[in-house]
Amino acid sequence: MDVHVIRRDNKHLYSEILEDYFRLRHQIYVVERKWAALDRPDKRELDQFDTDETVYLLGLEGRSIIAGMRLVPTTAPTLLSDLFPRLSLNGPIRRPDVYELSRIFVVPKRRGEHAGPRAEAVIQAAAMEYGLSIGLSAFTIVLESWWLPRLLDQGWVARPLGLPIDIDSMSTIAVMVDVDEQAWTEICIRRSVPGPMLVWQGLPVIERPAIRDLVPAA
Ligand code: COA
Ligand code: U4Y
Repeated sequence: MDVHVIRRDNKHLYSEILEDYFRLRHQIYVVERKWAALDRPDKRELDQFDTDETVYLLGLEGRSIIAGMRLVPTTAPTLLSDLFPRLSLNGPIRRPDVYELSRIFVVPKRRGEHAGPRAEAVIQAAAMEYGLSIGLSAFTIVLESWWLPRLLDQGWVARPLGLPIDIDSMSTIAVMVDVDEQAWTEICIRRSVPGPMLVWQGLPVIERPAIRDLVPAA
């Protein structure tokens, strides 16, 4: 699985895959998770945070989507600022060096893998790689509380921004996660991710010294 960076400047290269992606999101979030607020008559799951500013990381095997993650700059509206501000006791985070992560998924047939790098870990390592690559210092995440031990166990430093609240009967919390080389190397080592996973098709070559010089499995 390669993880492709898809954003405003190269999305024309991925128009069919993006169409599949929004239909898959409907299947996963509306049909499976029953997040009814996201239902739309066209059966594509897009919300107010899918804009030109949004960055998608899609784990692909050929043209098949295996996993996904969405990143939204906190200088634009986010889940935390616009939907769940109560989760952040000191007000919303709006910083050019902080992006909000959301809509992580792995397709059902690739969940719970044991051997090799798990798709779930690869997509999270790829998000950390992307954050390092564009010079971020942190991610904010609104997530169901069962994620917290998982984040810590993969070596990420996650600080709560407030107390958990129930949303749709699920305990939900907002956290800030450090983006740094250690967070990337830790998840790679602990989860057998072999190294940089991102494919930057159609995007300008950017310097990625932090990633290029690191060999996580060493
Ligand atoms: N509620 C509570 N715990 C959950 C959960 C849920 N909805 N989904 C996963 N977990 C926890 C459980 O501990 C689970 O172990 P279990 O099956 O023995 O209970 C463990 O995570 C592993 O989950 P699994 O789905 O087997 O594998 P994975 O780690 O490969 O993938 C996800 C995890 C979340 C990426 C995958 O389940 C998925 O894509 N789910 C649908 C989308 C989604 O819910 N995203 C997160 C929204 S907050
Ligand atoms: C929306 C209305 O999965 N409601 C919405 C909208 C809290 C609730 O948000 C609702 C979402 C994982 C949804 C649900 O009941 C992060 C993660 N976050 C969730 C998401 O949406 O992606 C939000 C928390 S769930 O119905 N809801 N959107 N209007 N537009 C995470 C990310 C990175 C990781 C690990 C986990 O490294």
